[in-house]
Amino acid sequence: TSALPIFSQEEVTSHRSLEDGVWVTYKGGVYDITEFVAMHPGGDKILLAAGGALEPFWALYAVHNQEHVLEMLSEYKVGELRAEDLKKQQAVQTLDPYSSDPERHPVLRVNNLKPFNAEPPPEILSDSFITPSAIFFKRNHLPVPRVDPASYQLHVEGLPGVLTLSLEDLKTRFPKHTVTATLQCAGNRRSEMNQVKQVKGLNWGIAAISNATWGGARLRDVLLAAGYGPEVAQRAFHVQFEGLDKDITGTTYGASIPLNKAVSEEGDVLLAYEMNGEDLPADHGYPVRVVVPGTVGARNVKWLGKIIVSAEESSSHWQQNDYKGFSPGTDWDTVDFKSAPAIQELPIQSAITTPADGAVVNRSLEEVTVKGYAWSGGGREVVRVDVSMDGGKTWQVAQLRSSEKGQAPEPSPPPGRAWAWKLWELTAPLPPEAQELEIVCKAVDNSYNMQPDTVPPIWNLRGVLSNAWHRVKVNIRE
Ligand code: HEM
Ligand code: MTE
Ligand code: MO
Repeated sequence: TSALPIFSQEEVTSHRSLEDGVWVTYKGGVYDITEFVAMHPGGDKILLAAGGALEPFWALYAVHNQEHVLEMLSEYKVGELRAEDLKKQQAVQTLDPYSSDPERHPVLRVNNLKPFNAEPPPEILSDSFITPSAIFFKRNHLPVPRVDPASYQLHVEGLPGVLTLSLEDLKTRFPKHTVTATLQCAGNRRSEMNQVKQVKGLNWGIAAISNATWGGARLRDVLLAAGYGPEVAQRAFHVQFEGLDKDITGTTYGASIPLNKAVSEEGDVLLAYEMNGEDLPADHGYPVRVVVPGTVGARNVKWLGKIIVSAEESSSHWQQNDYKGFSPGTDWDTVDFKSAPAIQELPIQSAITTPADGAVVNRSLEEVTVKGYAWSGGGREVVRVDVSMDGGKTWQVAQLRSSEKGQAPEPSPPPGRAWAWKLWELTAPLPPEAQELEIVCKAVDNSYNMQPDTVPPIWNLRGVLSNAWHRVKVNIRE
């Protein structure tokens, strides 16, 4: 509407004294207030804003949030601030780096707000085989980056051909594959380790795990398009991923996986742009994330910016100095992160989602239904879940389910590619004498891996890989 000239921030900044003139900016407008300074009701404090933006000062002195102040200001308008400078200004003014984080579902249990880390209530988690995206657990280390899909670029490095792909390229140049895969954070069930002895990390309950159907290009296909071949396999052993989320020093989230997992036809590693049939939500990596089925959540890099095929693992903090397992005897004074491998495939896991620990059931009901989930890493299939109502003295076998309740079972996955969890259920009579039940579950995978019975022997300072038999106590009301 206005034919006023456009000024750069540099030009505005050069006007910051009564001699050179006093210019300020407000919401993208440029104002020459040299004449006003002497008239300002608040005195010469006004010069503090000379050459820059009014917003941070007016945020301190709310007296300016009035119509007549804006009218007064409008008389001094001389131009507009260059759009890219306005953007920069706004980025600085939004002191909160988390201000562009998306909205979240109110049912989530928040372990940490900034960065956002939350899990669904367990009893809701096991209601669906495919976890609705809104309640899928969320684990962010940094602010959610807002990525423009039109200018998004994915860089592939370390192969004979250097490849840069737009989102459109990824969607059109490679066949779309869908994979139903469970993601689990290494810290799932950390709170049980905390009960044994304090660990460092977010106090996750049993729901830092969820299951979704992911759609995208196969990483294998993209690596082949960039010239991956047998000669690369001679020198490179890892595929590194870099996220677009950064800390204030510009360090991005990063991780890596073994090259053989990445290029294997049976590995099913995706560059996913869809989650449960829709675009990835902002919290889950929009527009593109890596999905590494069977592998710890931390390697499933969200907001993917770069892929590097390399002789080395990712040098990121999260690959080198975090997400590793140690002996219960290792403490923060003695830990040597170099001595342990980065977690990749996760061990066998199961937990009881309902009843909740401390729940009360009426004797008159005569029976209790126990529900939960079970999953194993590396594509190993859960073949059995044992449930005990008496703290582990006697056991019954639970019924396993690989589809939504009431729907026909999905066909079994090919051997070594059981990426999705199983939900399980058991209804058992209430023991006539007992006033309290200790319900326990433990799962078995097709390599006959089983869960350890208690936490202390697997306790570790970082509280990862917490997969002991899950126990809940239930009181019986007469
Ligand atoms: C008060 C205008 C910039 C600090 C006021 C008032 C006006 C005004 C109209 C009186 C409000 C009322 O009582 O209803 C402006 C305009 C500005 C400007 C048009 C920019 C062109 C600033 C800046 C600062 C500042 C940059 C601080 C660094 C104050 C203070 C008062 C005040 C402290 C309150 C004085 C008191 O309560 O006695 N300003 N102001 N102003 N202004 Fe500003
Ligand atoms: N990718 C990026 N870029 N930044 C992150 O903070 N967190 C990782 C992984 N990928 C993370 C990331 C961790 S530790 C986990 S457990 C999973 O994302 C969580 O994925 P979700 O939030 O989709 O559940
Ligand atoms: Mo994680």
